[in-house]
Amino acid sequence: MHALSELGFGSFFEQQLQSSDGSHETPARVAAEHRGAYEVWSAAGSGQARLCGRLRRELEDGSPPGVGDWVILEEPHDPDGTAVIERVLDRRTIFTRGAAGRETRQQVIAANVDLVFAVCGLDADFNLRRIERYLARIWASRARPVVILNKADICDDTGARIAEVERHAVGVQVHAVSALQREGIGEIRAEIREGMTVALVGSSGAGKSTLVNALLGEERMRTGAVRASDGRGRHVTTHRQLVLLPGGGLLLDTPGMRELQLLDDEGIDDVFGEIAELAAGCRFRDCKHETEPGCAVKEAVESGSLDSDRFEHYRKLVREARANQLRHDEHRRRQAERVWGQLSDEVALLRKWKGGKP
Ligand SMILES: Nc1nc2c(ncn2[C@@H]2O[C@H](COP(=O)(O)OP(=O)(O)OP(=O)(O)O)[C@@H](O)[C@H]2O)c(=O)[nH]1
Ligand SMILES: [Mg+2]
Ligand SMILES: [Zn+2]
Repeated sequence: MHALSELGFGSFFEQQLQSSDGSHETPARVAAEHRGAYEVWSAAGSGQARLCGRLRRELEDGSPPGVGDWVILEEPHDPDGTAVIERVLDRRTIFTRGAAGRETRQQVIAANVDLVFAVCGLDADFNLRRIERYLARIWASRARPVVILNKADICDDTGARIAEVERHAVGVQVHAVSALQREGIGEIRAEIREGMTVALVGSSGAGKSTLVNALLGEERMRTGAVRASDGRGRHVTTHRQLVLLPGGGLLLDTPGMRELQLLDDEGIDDVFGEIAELAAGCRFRDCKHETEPGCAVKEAVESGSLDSDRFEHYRKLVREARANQLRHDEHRRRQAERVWGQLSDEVALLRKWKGGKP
C-alpha cells in the first residue's frame, strides 16, 4: 500500500474532489490499460477497473483515460472485485499520439507526467530532427523534457553529440548514459523526486526499457535486440506501464514510436526560442519568414547570427505542423457534416412520421 502522494497525487487533483473532505471518493491512478481494462492504484492497493457505462458513452468522441490519469472509483466495487471508474480528473499535463490517419479520438500516451525523458540511441537511431520534434511535443504537453542519449558505450564521439544536441535544445538537460552498462544512471536518477512521474519516449530499440531496469535495479521490463540490418527495434514493449521506483518517483515505460507527428505549432517556439525572439522584430506580426519585407529572422540568417540549418529545421517543422493541422481540421469538418447529415435524415423521418398521424 502507498500513500496517494507517493503515487503523484497533489493539490491540483485534491481540489477536484467534490466532497469537502474527500472521504466518499476514492481517487486512483491508472497504471496500465489493456483494451479498456484498467489496472488502477489507490491508497487501498492495486486492482482492476473498467469505465462506467455513462462515462464510456460520454468519452466516445473524446479521450478515454490513459496511463497516468487520476480517476474516481465508484463504491462499492463490482461483485467480481472490478472497480468502476466514474470520473476522470482534469489532467495537469497530457501527451497524446498524433492524429494518426482518420483517428480523431486523441490517444493518451501519458497523462499527468512531470518529466519526459526523450531517449535516443547514440547509434543509427540518432536524429536531431526527431529529437526536436519530440521536444516540441513534450513542451506542448506542459511536461518538462530531458534528452537522454543512450548507448554511450558504443559511440566514439559522445562529447560531440552532446554538444550538438545542446546547441539545438536550448534550456534542456542533456544526459549521455549507457543503460546496458549502468553508466550515468545516478545522474538521471537525481532528476526524479518522490511523487514525480517520468515518462520515457523514443524509437523502438532506443533502450527505454533497459533504462527503466537500470533505474529499478532489476530486470523487470522485457527488452530485445535491435535488427542487425538497420538497427531498428522490434517493438518489444507493447503497452504503457507505470512502475514505482524504490526510493520514490514513478516511471512510465512506453512502446517505441518512430514517427511522432506534430499536431499544431504548439511547442515549436519553445524549441526554437531564439527564432521566436527574433520574430518579435519582424515588421509584420504574422510574418512567416519567407518573402516578407523587414523580416528580422531572414536578416539574422543572412548576417550569420542565426544558423541557417537551424532555420531550415524550424521551417520544416512549422510546415509539417500546419499541414497536419489542416488535415485534422478538414477531417473534423467532414465528421461534423456527417453528423449533421444523419441528424437531418432523422428530422425528415420524424416529420414524415408525424405527417402520417392525425
Ligand atoms: N550497447 C548498448 N545497448 C543497449 C543499451 N541500452 C539498451 N541496449 C540494447 O538495445 C536493445 C533495445 O533495448 P530496449 O530496452 O528493449 O529498447 P526499447 O526502447 O525499450 O524498445 P521498444 O520496447 O521496442 O520500444 C537491447 O538489445 C538492449 O540490450 C546501451 O546502453 N548500450
Ligand atoms: Mg521497451
Ligand atoms: Zn519574419
